[in-house]
Amino acid sequence: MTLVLDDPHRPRFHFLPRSNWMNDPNGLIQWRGEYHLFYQHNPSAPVWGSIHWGHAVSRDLVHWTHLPLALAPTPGGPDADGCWSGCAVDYEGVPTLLYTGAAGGAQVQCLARSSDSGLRTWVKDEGNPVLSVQPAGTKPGDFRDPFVWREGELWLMVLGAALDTGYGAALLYSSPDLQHWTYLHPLLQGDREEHGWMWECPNFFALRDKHVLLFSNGLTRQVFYVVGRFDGRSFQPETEGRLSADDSYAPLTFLDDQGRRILFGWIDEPRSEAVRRAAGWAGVASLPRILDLDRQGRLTVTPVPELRRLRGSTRPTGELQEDGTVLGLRGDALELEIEFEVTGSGSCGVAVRCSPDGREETVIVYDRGLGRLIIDRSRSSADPTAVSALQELALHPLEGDQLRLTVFVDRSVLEVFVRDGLSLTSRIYPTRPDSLGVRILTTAGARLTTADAWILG
Ligand code: DQQ
Repeated sequence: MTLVLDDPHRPRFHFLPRSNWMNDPNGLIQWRGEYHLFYQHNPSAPVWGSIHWGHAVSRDLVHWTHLPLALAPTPGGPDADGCWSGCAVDYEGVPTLLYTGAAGGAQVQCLARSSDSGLRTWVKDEGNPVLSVQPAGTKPGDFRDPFVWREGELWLMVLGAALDTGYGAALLYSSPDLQHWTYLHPLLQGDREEHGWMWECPNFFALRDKHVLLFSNGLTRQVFYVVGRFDGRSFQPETEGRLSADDSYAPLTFLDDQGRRILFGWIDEPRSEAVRRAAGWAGVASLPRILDLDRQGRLTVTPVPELRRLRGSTRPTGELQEDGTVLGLRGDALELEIEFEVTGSGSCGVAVRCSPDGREETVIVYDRGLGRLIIDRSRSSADPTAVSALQELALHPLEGDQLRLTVFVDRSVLEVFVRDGLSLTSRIYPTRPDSLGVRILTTAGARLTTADAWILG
C-alpha cells in the first residue's frame, strides 16, 4: 500500500487511511485497553465503492496504528457488493461485528467474530445474513447500519430504514444471541421532510438519566439527535436538535472504559473526483468528541482531553500586531484556545490559513447581533473550484459576555468547538504554501481576553 504524503492538504493529526477512500467510522470499541476504529474503506481507489472495513488501533484515541483490513466483500456472498456500516459488541467475551451486507440491490445484516484478543482477524458467520427480511411498510433496499447494545437479558438493535410514508425510521429489534432477530416496532419514525426519507447510521444510548437517538439524513447530510426516556422497549422523545450540518456526517459512538460516550464522524472530501484520484486519498475521521447533555437537555460535544498530547511548543499570544496578526504564530497544524468578551452586537473571531498578502484566509467569526458562528470560506482558496460556501451555526445566548472558541487547524480540516458544546467542521484548500498566518478579529464591543496556541505534532 502506498502512503500518500506529498499532498499539502492531507491532514497530519486527524485519522485517515494510508491511501484511498474512507467514509463512515464503524465498529468503535475499546478492547483490553486498546481503542479500535474500523471504517468504510475502498482500498483500491479514492472514490466510494467496493466497501471494505479498514482497521486501526490506538491506546489514546489520538495516535493510531494502521492494521490489515478487517472485512472484505465475499464474492457471491450477502456482502458481495460491500461491507457497509455497523458496530462492534462484546458477546460473552467474543468481539463481534454486526454490519450491513450489500448485494444486488439488497441490504441485509451480517455478523463476524474475532478469536484473537488484538481483533486482527475476523471470521464471518456461516449463517449470514442473520437478518434479511424487512418489515411491512418499509422500502426495500434501504435497511442498514445496525447499532446493537445489551439491554437486560437480551440484545437490542436499531436499524436505519425508509418507510412507505416517505419518511425515515429507526427500527427496533431484539435477539437472545445476535443471530436470531425479532422485529419489535419503530423506536422512532420520521414525520417531516427535514429529517429525511431514510435514517442512516442510527445510534441509541443512555446518557446521564436520559436516552439519545442519533440519525443521519443522507440527502442533506445533516445529523439529528432526539433526547428522551426509554423503558427498555419504547422511547418517549423530550427534546431534539441538530448535531451537525457541516462537512461531518454519519457519526458513530461508543462507551469507553471511563464511561465516556465518545463520537467519531466522517469528514467528507469536497474535491472533484479527478483531484481526489490525483491526490490518492479522500475522507478523514473527525477528532474524537465526548457527548454530554446540558441543563436544557441539549446534546453537547467536547474534544477529548487526550488531544492535548499533540500540543508542542506553546506560543502565548501577548503580542498582537495592529492588524490582529499574532506575532510568530504560523502553521497549518494548530490548536487555538481563544476567549473574548463580547457586548452589544460586537463580532469577534479568528482568521486562519492567512497568506501574508491577505488574499487567502478563512474567517471564523461570532456575530453577537445574529447570534451565529460563521465560517466564511469565500477567500479560503485562490482556486476557483475549491469549496467556498459559508457555514453557520446558531449559538445559544452567551452566559455572561464570554465566548470561548477552541479551533483545530489541520491543513484542509478545520474543527471549531464553542465552550457550550457546539461545533462546526469544515474543509478548506488554500493554494499558497505561505497561507499559514493567524489573525484575531474584533469589532467595537468585542475584546480578546485570553489566547493560547499550540503547534500540533
Ligand atoms: N454509508 C454506508 C452506509 C451508510 C452510509 C455505505 C452513510 O451503510 O448508510 O458506505 O454514509
